[in-house]
Amino acid sequence: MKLYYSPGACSLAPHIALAEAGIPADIVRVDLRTHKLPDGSDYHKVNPKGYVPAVQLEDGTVLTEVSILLQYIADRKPGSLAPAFGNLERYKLMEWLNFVATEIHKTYGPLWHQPSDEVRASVIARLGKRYAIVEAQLAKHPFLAGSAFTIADAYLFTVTRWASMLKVDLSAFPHVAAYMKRIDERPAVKAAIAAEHGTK
Ligand SMILES: N[C@@H](CCC(=O)N[C@@H](CS)C(=O)NCC(=O)O)C(=O)O
Repeated sequence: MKLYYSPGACSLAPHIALAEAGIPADIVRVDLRTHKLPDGSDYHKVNPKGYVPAVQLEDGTVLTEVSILLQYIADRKPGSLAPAFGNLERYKLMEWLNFVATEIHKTYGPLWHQPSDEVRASVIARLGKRYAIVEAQLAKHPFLAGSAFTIADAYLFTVTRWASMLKVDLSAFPHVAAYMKRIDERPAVKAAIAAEHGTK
């Protein structure tokens, strides 16, 4: 399996899932400014969408979209990073994955593009509402989907790392802060981050 990534981008979520599941993968860095791969070829040939992440399977099939890659990876090791399909817990997990994708991940988007003060304030207010929901969940449970680490944590952790870089103040959410520290200390998470920065 090959994972196409950019350091610290949302591709870190499937990278963490692979590391947590102990699934070996080749990681291929994508330059998101030029859309070039290290060998100089055009990343659009792998993923016409142009964005990371993408996973290429041994038979050449390319899968994209963070939530789907996370579930694909989790299902290689059933029961470890996601409840089995058909269980209500799986749908609760998918609910969290979709929430992180559409209400948190994509809400950060405008902050990467020098927004006006007005846009920035409205994005931050929206993120605050979404993190209030996460805070309430983490006040009751150690992980987003309950008592065990799942792929939803790989995703939430990855996008919440952007807060300090983008000067989004999350100090109103102490359970989120404690959670970020806990996830950051997981050996597989450390290994994935180090691999992306070339310091295994
Ligand atoms: N819907 C996509 C969004 C992926 C995405 O936002 N990727 C960002 C990095 S976090 C990216 O590659 N942006 C560069 C671009 O769009 O060209 C998914 O869920 O995988």
